[in-house]
Amino acid sequence: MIHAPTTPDPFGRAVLENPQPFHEWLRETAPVVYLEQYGVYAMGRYADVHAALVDWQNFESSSGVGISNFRKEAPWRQPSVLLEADPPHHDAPRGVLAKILSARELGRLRAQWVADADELVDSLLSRGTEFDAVPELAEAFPLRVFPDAVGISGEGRENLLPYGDHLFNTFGPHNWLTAKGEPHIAESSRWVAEQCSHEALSSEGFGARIWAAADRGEITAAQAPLMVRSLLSAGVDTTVIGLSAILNAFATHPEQWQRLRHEPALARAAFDEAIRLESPVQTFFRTATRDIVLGETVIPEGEKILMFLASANRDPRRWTDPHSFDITRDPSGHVGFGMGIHQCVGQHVARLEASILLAALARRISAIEPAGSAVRHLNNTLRGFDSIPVSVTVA
Ligand code: HEM
Ligand code: OVM
Repeated sequence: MIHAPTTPDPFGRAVLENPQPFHEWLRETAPVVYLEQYGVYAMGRYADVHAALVDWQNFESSSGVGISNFRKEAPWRQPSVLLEADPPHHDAPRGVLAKILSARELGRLRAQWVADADELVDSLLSRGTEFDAVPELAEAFPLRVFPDAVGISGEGRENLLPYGDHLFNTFGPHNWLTAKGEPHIAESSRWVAEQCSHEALSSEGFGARIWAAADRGEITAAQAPLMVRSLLSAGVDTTVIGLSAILNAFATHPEQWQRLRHEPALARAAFDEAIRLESPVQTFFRTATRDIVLGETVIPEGEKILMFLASANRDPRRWTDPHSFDITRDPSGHVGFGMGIHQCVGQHVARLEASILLAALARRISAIEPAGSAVRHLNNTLRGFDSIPVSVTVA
C-alpha cells in the first residue's frame, strides 16, 4: 500500500492555491493513496473516481460526504436528506426534486431570466467597460434570479453566500477556513432555517412545490424544509463559481469567445467544458461499507475515501489535452456535477443560468480580456474567485 505521510496537505494553503501538482502526483502514484495526516484514502484517476461515484452500495454517503465520519462524530447540522442519504431514504426526496428542477419545468423561468440578464448587462455596460466580473456578473446574476425562483423573502439574502462558503468548508478538516466562518454560522443557519418553512415561501417557486409534494404525501413534512435547505445550501456559491470559471476562461482565451459569438448554440457545451476544467466542487468523500480492494490497497470497512473530481476531470487517461479550454470538445462524462444517484439535481438550473447570461453577453460584447490578475477565493471544497478584473469591447 502507498502510505503518504509527507505528502502535501490537500487542504493546506499551497494546494488550495494551486491544486494541479497535487492531483498529478495523486494520479501517478497509485489508484488509491492513504493520507496519513487525516487517516483517509484518496483517489484521483477518472476511471476509479467514476466507478466509486456510481457504486453507492460500496461507497455510502449517509456517513457524511465530508471528512467527518457520522458513525463516530455527530454532524454539525442535521444531515441533508439528499446529499447525505443512501437508498432507500434518498429515493423519495430525489424523485421529487428531480421533477421540480427538470429542464422541462425550468422552461417557465426562461423568459424572465432572459429579461433579467439583459437588464443586468445593459446596466453594467452603461457604467463602463472595465469591471470586476465576480461581483458584477457571477454573483449578481444568480443572486438576482435564484432566490426568487426558490421563493424566499428579500430580506437577509446577504446570508446566502457566507452560509454556503462555510458549509463547503466544513466538508474539509477544521482549519483556518472553518475557523473564519464559525463566529457567523449560528446566525446564518438560523436565517436559512427560517426561509425553509411553508409560511416563509412564496406560493410560486421551487420551495412551494417541495411543500406541495409533502401535502400529497410523496415526502414527509420533516423532509420538506430540509429539501428547501438543500437548494439554499448547494445552489448559490456553486453557480457563482461556475459562472466565474467560464468568464475567466473566456477572458483568458479570446479565440474561444469569438468561436462562441459565431455559434451561440455552443454556450451549453462551453459551460460544461468550464465545469470540467475548473471543477467548482473539487472533492467529496464517501465511506466504505465493506472492505474494498483497489489495486494493491484494501480500504477497510468504515473508512473515508476522498474523491478528487477535479483530478478525474483532467486525467490524461480520459481526456485529450486535458488542461486546455476547448468549447468544441465533447465534455460529457465529466464528473464536475458528480455521477450516479447523487449527480447534481440542480445542474439544469446551473446550465440555464449560464447559457442565458452568456447569450446576453455575447450579444453585446465583441471582446473580453483580463484587466488585472484574477484573485482566488480559497475554500476546503470549492475552487472559486474573489475577483476577475476584465475589460470589454462593446459590439
Ligand atoms: C449534488 C456540483 C449547482 C443542488 C451535486 C454534486 C456535485 C454538484 C459534484 C454531487 C455530490 C455527491 O456526489 O456527493 C454542482 C456544481 C454546480 C451545482 C458544480 C454549479 C455549477 C447546483 C444547483 C443546485 C444544486 C444550482 C440547486 C438548485 C444540488 C443538490 C445535490 C447536488 C441538492 C445533492 C443531490 C443528491 O444527493 O441526490 N452538485 N452543483 N446544485 N447539487 Fe449541485
Ligand atoms: C444539501 C447539499 C449541500 C451542499 C452541497 C450539496 C453539492 C448538497 O444540503 O443537500 O451538493
